[in-house]
Amino acid sequence: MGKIAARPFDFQLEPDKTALIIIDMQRDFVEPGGFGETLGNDASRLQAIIPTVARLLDGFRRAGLPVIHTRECHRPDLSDCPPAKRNRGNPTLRIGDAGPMGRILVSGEKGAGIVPELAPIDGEIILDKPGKGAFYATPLGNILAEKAISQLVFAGVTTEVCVQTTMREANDRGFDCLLAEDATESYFPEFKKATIDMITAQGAIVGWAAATSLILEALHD
Ligand code: C5J
Repeated sequence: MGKIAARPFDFQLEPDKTALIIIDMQRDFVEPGGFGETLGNDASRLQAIIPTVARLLDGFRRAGLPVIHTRECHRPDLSDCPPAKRNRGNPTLRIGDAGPMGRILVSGEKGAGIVPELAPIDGEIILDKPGKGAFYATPLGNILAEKAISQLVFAGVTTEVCVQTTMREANDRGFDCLLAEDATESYFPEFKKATIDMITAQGAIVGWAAATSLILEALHD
């Protein structure tokens, strides 16, 4: 029971110790016209995973297990957005600038919101994070400790940036991490593949990866 045929070897799911973390499924990353596209990316790759993330989310809801949604966003005065983050690259728009969906990655703006298909419901945790990792400058560690969670299932975007960073942070803090590999995506397919290869290498050095359908079967068997 609870055994998932994962990479690089079976993952033993213990539902009473497990939470789902959905990373940054925000309009600015996922929808056409958002921040992701202003960086020159094709957001349709990310949009395509919404139904799979929704199935995973529904499975966790039906199992009555904790769900945490993260949003990468900053205070309106940008006091939590260091120049080392804001001034990267050569985008047409930067964090805090006025974009088609409000100020880019600023809390409370339309673009910083979670896509409607995955909207959090009462009882689910919404965590605003200024960094790539969800543990940095947030209460996530305390929230998980209070709930006695030791296993985390991951979904969301982008695989190689905020998802991978949070998995590494979680692994360092002692959590067993399982990535739903068809419920995560990157603007760059080769980066997604490389990330999954990296995290599962060397005997799951960061964590495991498995298909959403297998995770759902284990949750409900
Ligand atoms: C990025 C994220 N890619 N959520 N954010 O800047 O991965």
